[in-house]
Amino acid sequence: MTPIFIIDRDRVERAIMDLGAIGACAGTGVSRTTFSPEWVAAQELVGQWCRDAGLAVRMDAVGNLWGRAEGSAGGKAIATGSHIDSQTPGGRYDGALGVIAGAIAARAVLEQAGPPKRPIEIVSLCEEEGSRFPSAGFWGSRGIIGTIAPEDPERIVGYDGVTIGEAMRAVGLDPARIPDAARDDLEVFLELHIEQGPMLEQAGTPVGVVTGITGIRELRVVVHGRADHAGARPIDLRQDPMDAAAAMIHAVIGVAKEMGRPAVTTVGRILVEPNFPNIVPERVEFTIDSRNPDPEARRQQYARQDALLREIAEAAGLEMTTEVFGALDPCPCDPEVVRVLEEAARAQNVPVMSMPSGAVHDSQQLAARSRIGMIFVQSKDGRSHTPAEFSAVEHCAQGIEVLAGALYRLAY
Ligand code: HGY
Ligand code: MN
Ligand code: MN
Repeated sequence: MTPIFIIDRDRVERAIMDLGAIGACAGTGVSRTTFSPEWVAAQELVGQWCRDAGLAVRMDAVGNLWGRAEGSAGGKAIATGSHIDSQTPGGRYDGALGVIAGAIAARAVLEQAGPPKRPIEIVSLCEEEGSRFPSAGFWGSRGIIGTIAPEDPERIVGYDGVTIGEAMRAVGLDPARIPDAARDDLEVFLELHIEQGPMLEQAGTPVGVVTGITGIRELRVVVHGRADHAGARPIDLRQDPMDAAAAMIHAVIGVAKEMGRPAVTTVGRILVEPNFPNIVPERVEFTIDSRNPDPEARRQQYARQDALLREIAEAAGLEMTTEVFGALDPCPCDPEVVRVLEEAARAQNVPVMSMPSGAVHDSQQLAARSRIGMIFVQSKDGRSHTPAEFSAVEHCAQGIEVLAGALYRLAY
């Protein structure tokens, strides 16, 4: 008979608080950037949890921490996990909960059902957010699917001016060995994650089973103007990149507003040079994070936004440069894995609803090498990427029960 897995609520809460204490900031916030001392301490804690669960622990060449239970029948592994790095500041749950869930679910399944037939692996991935190295989002999962270019370690520079290669060496990793992190022996990757939006709460449902993940493009735009005196230079005789950037920002967000849900566009970062109140800026740089889960609508969204950027730059007579620093196609979850998650939820008596993901996830990268499925846990007030992020321990534990049920069904 298929066992039912009851997850200890206290263990879940303790793990959230213990991991959240590493890099704690702003009360309930967390700031834990990849390859920082906090990141090292967090990976050590996850390693301890994996050892407590009876797993063999290793760090791969790119910085992901793995815990593995061998399977009596061998074959490809059933893996689960998420990322350990956070936004700056982020909350205690984004990414972290999926790593906690993997360790706790694996321990529950191994304790209750004994050794699996297929290998089970837990993974704590690095630099999903790109919060230290903006062009290195999904570093850990890209290492696993082998899409990190040989020049990336020395080419990619963090917000602190350090290359990702230097940061790796500082924690004892050799960038030349990155290709060793590639895996072709993962059968399924399951990722539990907080929803990060309001839909589950609005529906009064603790847990979601994800049907597919949105597509994203991250663009860096630089508008070049000319620095002048803020008082003496007449308003009609300026080359003001701020005026053009403001129009561009309004226009690209306007495209998503006009298209409506599920299209979204965010300008979350803006840099002004020289950034003084009484100087017309020389240069304005900003980012555009633009997402749509529908491939055709997404293509149109970007085409309209690109056309508006060009039109506004031309009308202003200013030079504009753009650079894509991140892009991911929309990604459906594997229908068979979705079915297994739904069956596990039913058997575990956890109410679930099917839903898309508006956030992007490591699963999207790992879909290149394995069948993927995702479990969402309700987010209080739909908040995420802020210290205000919170999920009730009851909902977290219910999500982990679904994960444990799915691990059992896939690995035993
Ligand atoms: O931005 C995202 O969707 C993810 O949280 N990094
Ligand atoms: Mn995030
Ligand atoms: Mn995340």
